[in-house]
Amino acid sequence: MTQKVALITGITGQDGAYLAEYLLKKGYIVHGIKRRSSLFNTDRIDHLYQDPHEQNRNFILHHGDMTDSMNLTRIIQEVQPNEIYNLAAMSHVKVSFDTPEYTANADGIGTLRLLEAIRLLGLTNKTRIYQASTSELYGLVQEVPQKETTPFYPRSPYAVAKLYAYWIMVNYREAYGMHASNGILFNHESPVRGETFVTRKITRAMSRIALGLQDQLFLGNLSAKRDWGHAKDYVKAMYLILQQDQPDDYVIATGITTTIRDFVKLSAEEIGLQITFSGQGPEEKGHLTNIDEKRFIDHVGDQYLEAIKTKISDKPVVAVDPSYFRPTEVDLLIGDPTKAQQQLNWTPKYDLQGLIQDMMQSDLKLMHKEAYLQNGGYKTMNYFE
Ligand code: NDP
Ligand code: GDR
Repeated sequence: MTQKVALITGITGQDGAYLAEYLLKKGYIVHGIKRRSSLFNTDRIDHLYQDPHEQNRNFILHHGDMTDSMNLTRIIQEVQPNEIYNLAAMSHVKVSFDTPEYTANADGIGTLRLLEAIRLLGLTNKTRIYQASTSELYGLVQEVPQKETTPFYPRSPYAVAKLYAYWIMVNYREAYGMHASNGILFNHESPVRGETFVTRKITRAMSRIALGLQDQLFLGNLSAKRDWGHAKDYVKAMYLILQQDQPDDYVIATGITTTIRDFVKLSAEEIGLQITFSGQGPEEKGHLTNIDEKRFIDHVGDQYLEAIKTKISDKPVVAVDPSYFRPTEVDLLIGDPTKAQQQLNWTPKYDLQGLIQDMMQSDLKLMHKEAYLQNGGYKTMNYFE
């Protein structure tokens, strides 16, 4: 049997890396589009990388950009993919308020560029395409929980760009009979989640606070609620969507929603720290109020215990910085994944606790490395946001 060929845009991102690994395990030849960058930007796919001098590679990278039609068309012509997964995007909601035009170009028109390339190259019957649609489309939610039929109400330039991408997929499916599908994915996280998304920001900060590398964590809206899953589970859904006989749109979610505040508490509890919140709005603070010493020693190490004890009822470890507030916020997201469960037979393996465990374990390891380097007199990054 000939090997299937997949093309992944956004291969250097969180989902691109997990999906590439998943498809390679399934025997695919995986091509990825990577932007030129002044630094190496391949941390997440380093373990998959194959030297270009090797023969018969099954993991191949191409330089490209979602804003460049000719480049995308040429790559698709060269690769002749059976499946395209369009994961590339300026994916940060808050940043999209600062770069709205670029976001529309890359996230909205970028999808059109891929669809047109497939059509103009005569690949309509050969190439199936998946679009990384998002729960941000629901924005100011019109129904709880949100499902495939819930009306959209986007609340950011990012979400509006993704709305265009969603509908152009549906239009090309209906107009040209293309196998074009949307996965409406709710938030999904992992140890390789971008450091400025709230979950990773929290798990990194909790690890750093435990090791004495940082005193305080500043966050924005603590009351927003998100339906968080694990990226490893969500890339399987992307694959399943493109294996269906008919193209369609699916909500991928866990059906459970949690506040940012509770995500902080749960991440801290994972390593034996109790954080108690008090106050309202911008004045809200989170204090370290108790330590489960055995848990802390097991997870962090006994040499850090005395230092963390001095932080009990000291200055707050979590505070609000209004500069992280968004001009328009999405307050509540909770998805109904029934259709995906029934039609794709998709069920996630990770629950929220499993996700937090995985992220905390990984960030603690990373921060132990930082502490080790600092103690050895080596320079480490400041990670200003
Ligand atoms: P990331 O931000 O981790 O990755 C985005 C990827 O897109 C990176 O590889 C990035 O490259 C690339 N990219 C950005 N702009 C361009 C461009 N102009 N041309 C080419 N490549 C570009 O996102 P995730 O992996 O978390 O998400 C994947 C997709 O799914 C995105 O489209 C996102 O909007 C969407 N989504 C994500 C959800 C989530 O919770 N994670 C939920 C729902 C949808 P570089 O590394 O160079 O920056
Ligand atoms: P989101 O993810 O906007 O849902 O988009 P993010 O983690 O950025 O925000 C989630 C919620 O947390 C609140 N928040 C903060 N957010 C950030 N980034 N930093 C903070 O300090 C902070 N404090 C509070 C936010 O206001 C928000 O309510 C993600 C992206 O992956 C999108 O690409 C994707 O489409 C959606 O998830 C589904």
